[in-house]
Amino acid sequence: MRAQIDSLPENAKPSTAFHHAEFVSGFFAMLAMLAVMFIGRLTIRTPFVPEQIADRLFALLPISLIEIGVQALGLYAKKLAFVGCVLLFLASGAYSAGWVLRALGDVPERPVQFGVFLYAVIFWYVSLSLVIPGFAIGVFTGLPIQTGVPALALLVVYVGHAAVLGPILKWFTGEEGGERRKIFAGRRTILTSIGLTAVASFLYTFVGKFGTEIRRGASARLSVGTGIFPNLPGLTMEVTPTADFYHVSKNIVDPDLDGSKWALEIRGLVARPMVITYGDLKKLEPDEQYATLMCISNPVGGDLIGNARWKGVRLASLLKASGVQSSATDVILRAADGYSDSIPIDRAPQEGTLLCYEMNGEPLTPTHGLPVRLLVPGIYGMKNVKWITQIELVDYDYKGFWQDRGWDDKAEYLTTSRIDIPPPRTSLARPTIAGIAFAGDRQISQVEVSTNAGATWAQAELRSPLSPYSWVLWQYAWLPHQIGKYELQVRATDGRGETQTAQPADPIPRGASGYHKRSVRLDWPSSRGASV
Ligand SMILES: Nc1nc2c(c(=O)[nH]1)N[C@H]1C(S)=C(S)[C@@H](COP(=O)(O)O)O[C@H]1N2
Ligand SMILES: [Mo]
Repeated sequence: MRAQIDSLPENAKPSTAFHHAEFVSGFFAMLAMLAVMFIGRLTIRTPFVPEQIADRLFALLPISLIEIGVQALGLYAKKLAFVGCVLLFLASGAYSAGWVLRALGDVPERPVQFGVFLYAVIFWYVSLSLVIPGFAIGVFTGLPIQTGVPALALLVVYVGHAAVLGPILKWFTGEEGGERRKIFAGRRTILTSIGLTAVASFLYTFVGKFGTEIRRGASARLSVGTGIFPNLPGLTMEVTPTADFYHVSKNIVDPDLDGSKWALEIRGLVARPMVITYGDLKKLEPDEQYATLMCISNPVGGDLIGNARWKGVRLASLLKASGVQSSATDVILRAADGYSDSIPIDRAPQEGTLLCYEMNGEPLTPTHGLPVRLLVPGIYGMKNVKWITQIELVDYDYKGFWQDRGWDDKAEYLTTSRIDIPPPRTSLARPTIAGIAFAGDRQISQVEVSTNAGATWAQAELRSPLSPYSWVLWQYAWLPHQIGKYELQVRATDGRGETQTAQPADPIPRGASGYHKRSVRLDWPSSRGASV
């Protein structure tokens, strides 16, 4: 092959040789461009377009397809998509070089010409309008034209890429356009270059991942649905310490009952009315369950919510012992403070509906209902009656203390989610967005995050909850590409596939709804900013 080329006349350009040179030039010009872009990404946070495409793919592809990918490839699905996008860029650079060069009129020495500029601008426009979330410009999307450093930097990078093609080709083909350097000769060299780049990208990805894990240490590693879930400073603790657990009651001074004098009366539509003491209750078969409790007056993003481990006796077993009549439809719960409420009898058999005497391994504290309270998963705190003294079975819908004051009677938890971190101002280069999501007894199937005020949404990773009645911690690895102000939003979907409503509503009468939003100001990264 080489002998053949050498034997050709000086000025002749053998077409295959020229194509190889174009291909190789395009490949290296693209490699150089990606390197510049990557440095920009790390320093001034201009977008790294292949990364944005990978992100975009994940945002646009149907969830079922992503699930298949994630199931087959696990953690690596997204990283592979990223590597794939980088390779795609290199390939497109290699194959489009000829087109650009011919736009230059086959004269590699010419400076930046119209053709080159057009090529770069098209590339730029497509990147900005189709690929980069929250960055879309003009005609395709109707959104305002994005200006500023990131957009300009990208244009410079693209034009630079196109402009260096000519010189690179000239360099490869030699001053006279004749003999090419041997190293860039055959197809094998091109394939080797691509192969080496691929290997390097993979190494980078895998070494990066393992490095991160080793640093985190085995103890901090927690298993989640699709990824590693670190302990994030500022993220809500999965189990709320009793001392930090929110407290709500109608009282100015709460009851402070003595367990040894306490008794619970069961009456109404039962075959065997009875009175049980604290001692009797503790002798019955106990059950233990994690469950989240939230007050119906909790605003969106509020903190009248907590998750604890509850221990007690199943309401169902007490009702069974007392022989509930078939006509009973409602269970009234009355308390030592004069408070009362009711739950439908269908809720009684639910695993996790407990008459509790312990919270997080300790006897209930006076404020949380000492000696016994009801815990009924799926229904707002209001109906989780504390200081309980009497249970009455009735055949009508009993309206409790708060229903008399306008609050909902069914009071089933609305699906809700909250952003805990980052705080409103951060200088982390890669801030993790994380928080909680809760849907009562319906579980959480998906949490989505938006970093552009709801224009686009990305899936967060979920930590498997402690029980079907517990909140779910979620996180999203955010890779912002510029400093400035962002509006973060979160929305959760319950186990039945229903996404929480975007419609804002006040807590009264049915519980607050709407997405939790947070404006975050990103500053220039501090030296210890990169948290991988
Ligand atoms: N006896 C009694 N039980 C009560 C209340 C009350 O005022 N009295 N308040 C209810 C309300 S509105 C809520 S949100 C929860 C709060 O429980 P916590 O204080 O253990 O978090 O208790 C419920 N149980
Ligand atoms: Mo409440």
